[in-house]
Amino acid sequence: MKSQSTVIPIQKRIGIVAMASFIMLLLTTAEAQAGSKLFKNYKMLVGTVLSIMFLVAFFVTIVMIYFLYKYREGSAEERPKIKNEKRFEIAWTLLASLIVSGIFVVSVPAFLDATDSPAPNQEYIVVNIVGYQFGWDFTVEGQNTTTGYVNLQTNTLYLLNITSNDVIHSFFSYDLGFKVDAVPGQSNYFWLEILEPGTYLIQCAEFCGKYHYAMSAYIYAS
Ligand SMILES: [Cu+2]
Repeated sequence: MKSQSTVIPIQKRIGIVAMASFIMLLLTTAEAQAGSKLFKNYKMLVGTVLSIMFLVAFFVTIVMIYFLYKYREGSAEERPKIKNEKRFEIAWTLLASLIVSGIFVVSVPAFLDATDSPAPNQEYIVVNIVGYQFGWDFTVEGQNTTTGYVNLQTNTLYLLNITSNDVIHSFFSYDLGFKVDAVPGQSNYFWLEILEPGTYLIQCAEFCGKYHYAMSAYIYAS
């Protein structure tokens, strides 16, 4: 009978720990630097989805450990028999559907934003970007070409025109929230507006050869 009395406090404690972890996760994702609107969106999405994932994984692990103990081998007559519980089946089916639907609903605005073009009359500056084994060249409209870095202004609209002169690379910045493939003989375009001054790392995100790992560049935004 001793073990019965400890069950309720353990459940309460699990609840408190789960809630605390959930809130902490939300807080850590909320304080991230917002390099661009896209980054804000996807950071929010990744934060939300990860928080839900951790919460579910945590809950499932705790329940699993509890059941492993509860339905363990030996003196079976002392342990409750497993019954078909319709209520639970309906509850976890509904809950899972609600979680997935919720993720879909919060994702839609971010996806729409990602594919959004600026207003047709808005002024912009073209930045030609060429990837090669193993580096990046930048040419801002009317300026000299720079290698490995580019100086851009915040709150200015840029149209990135990305291509490659050898194999396929990928122009990726975690902090600015984009990843655009650089394909030889093809131009891929991307609208970029940086919100905060700073140094933004660009990495090649498509395995392209021996020094792929070193194929980085910087956007200096002022
Ligand atoms: Cu590359």
